[in-house]
This record gives sequence, structure tokens and C-alpha cells, in this order.
Amino acid sequence: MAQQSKNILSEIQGVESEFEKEVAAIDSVTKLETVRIVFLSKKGKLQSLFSHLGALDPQERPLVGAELNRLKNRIQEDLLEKKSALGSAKSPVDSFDPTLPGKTPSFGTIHPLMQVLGEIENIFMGMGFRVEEGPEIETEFYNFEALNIPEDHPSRDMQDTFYLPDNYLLRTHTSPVQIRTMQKQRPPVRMIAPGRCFRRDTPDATHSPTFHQVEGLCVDKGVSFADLKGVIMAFARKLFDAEVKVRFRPGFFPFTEPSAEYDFSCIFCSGQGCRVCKNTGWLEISGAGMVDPAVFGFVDYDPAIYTGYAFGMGVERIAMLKYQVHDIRIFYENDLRFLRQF
Ligand code: FA5
Repeated sequence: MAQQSKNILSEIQGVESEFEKEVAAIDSVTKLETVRIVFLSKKGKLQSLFSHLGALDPQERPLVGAELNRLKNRIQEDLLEKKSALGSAKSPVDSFDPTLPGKTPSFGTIHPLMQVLGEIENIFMGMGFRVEEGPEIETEFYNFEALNIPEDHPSRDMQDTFYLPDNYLLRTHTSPVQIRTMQKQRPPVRMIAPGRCFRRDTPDATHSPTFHQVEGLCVDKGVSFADLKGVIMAFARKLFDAEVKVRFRPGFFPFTEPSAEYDFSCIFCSGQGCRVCKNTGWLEISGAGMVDPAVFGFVDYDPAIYTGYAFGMGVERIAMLKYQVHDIRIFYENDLRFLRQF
């Protein structure tokens, strides 16, 4: 056999083994098309080999030509096979494996503050209180004036807030809901008003500019301070435990007279004194008192006939006690490591 024919046959071998490597590496339709162009297109490697056939000895031409055709057929077949393999791999039906475990959706949980709020609501609803709501953007009238806090009165300073145009403000407490409820309803009234409040307070371990309160109001004939004490005591025992004691101390609020602050005996040390209660044996919970007759004047209730009590407690402070959280800010940081514990 002439040297020229031998050279072409060895080139055919070289192209074949090159093709074998390339076809094995094909993992996409794009790569498949590239390989097809390299080997089978008009300017491809096979065509260039075919172009040498004419220069060969006529007797050797059929042999070399047959070898070239064999390679061409093989390349075409292998590429077709690869194409259908790629196509079937993409088929969603074939690639669906029903034995694989399903994707579990991640469920959220109720925020700890909302859990505590829900518990507080349930306890008071069980004692016959209705749940009322009021706007977070309030007027000065409802937030201050109707609660017996006139303009320029120094007690407004204790509850500085975020003021909006036209005498609107972000409410500093839930007490305005007392007024709104009494305006739309005649006695007897027995309601709680849970909700968000805002104050221009610098954040620290026990203060947040946004926080929650639960207001309570009961107005009827013959309602006394003893009723207030009984309701708060029942609430404390339901929320914490049956042994908890309640202590009332004198306090001041312009909208209650007399006014009080009340504490629960420390649930962590049973009143013995510990770090949480700062060794006093008591935990400060909230303000309360008998509704001031001046407030009844704003809602047209006759103070000669009706009396009432009111209270307002901080939900964060109660949640902090219940879950032994020492910094209020963690409730607002959206840290999943904290939130996933509830
Ligand atoms: C009041 O807001 C009165 N409206 C409560 C009241 C209602 C008294 C009805 C009498 C009758 P005070 O400012 O003390 O009171 O707030 C009540 C509770 O809200 C506090 O004990 C505290 O638990 C919570 N609180 C107040 N400011 C903040 C704050 N910046 N961050 C977190 N909690 C707060």
C-alpha cells in the first residue's frame, strides 16, 4: 500500500479516537452541536479527509473510502444516540423519582409577643371582658385631653411621642380606647384593648419606642377598687401560677383617682428575692385605678350613678417575665434563633 494511503488511514484512526473522547464529554445539546460541526460540517474533519481521496492510487481508493464512510456513519449514529439520551434525561416524567422524600415547607410560628397577647385576651374574655380596638394614629383629644391631661400639663412630658400634622400623633398608650368605647356604648362596660403604642423613649433593655399594652376598663353601678383587685389577682394566677401574690402601691395617673401601680410577687423566687426581681421579691406590672369622674364628663356618663376601674399593662414586660427574656429589643430583631424557640 502506498505511503499516502497509509497516512490517511492513520489520520482516520486519529480522528476516530478524538471523536470518542469528545462524544463522551457531551453533556448538553449545545456541546453536541459543536461536536457535530467539528466533525461533520462542510469544513469539518471528515470532509477534509474525503477531499484527499482523489489524490490516492485508484486501486486503494475504495478501501480508504469505505473506511471513511464507516467512520462517518459511526459519528452520525453516535451523535444521534447521544441526542436522544440528552432528550430523555430532560423529560420531567422520566426524571421524576417518586421514592425521593418531599420538600417540607418551613412553617412559621406565632411571635412570642402575640402568643402572650393571645393568652391575656383569653383570660380576660373568660371573665366576661370584650376585646376592643382603636387606631394607632390618634388625635391629641383622645390620647391626652379626654383622659384629663390638658395641653401644657406636665404629665404630657412623661409620654412624649411622634407628632403628625393636624393634631394627630402616634398613641402613647391604649387608654384612648377607653374613651372611644365609652362614647359608643352605655354602661355596663367591660372591655380590654390590646394594641401597639409608641413613645419617644430611647431603646434600652426595658424600653422600646414601639411596644404593646393591654388596657382594661370596667364601668357599672357599684364597681369598687375591690373588684379591680379581684380581677387582677385572678388574672395573675391564671397567667403565672396559683400562688402568685398581688401588691398595690399608690401611684398617679391624671385619668384615675385613686391611682395605683401593682406588682406580682416574683414568679422566679416566690418572693424570696433574686436577680430578676432585683432582690425585692416583687415584679412591677402596670398602672391602674378608679376612673376619674372628670373622664366620665368627656363621655357623658353620670359619675353619681356609675363608677369604674381601669388598668394598662405592658405586654413586652409580661412576655419578658414569662420567658425570662432580659432584653426587650430581642423581640424586634427578627432573629430566627430566638423566634424558633416559641
Ligand atoms: C400608662 O400608659 C397608663 N395608660 C396605664 C393606665 C391605664 C393607668 C389605665 C391607669 C389606668 P405607663 O406609662 O406606666 O402607664 O405604662 C404602662 C406600662 O406600659 C408600663 O408599666 C410598661 O410595662 C409599659 N411601657 C411603657 N413604656 C414602655 C416602653 N417604652 N417600652 C416598653 N414598655 C413600655
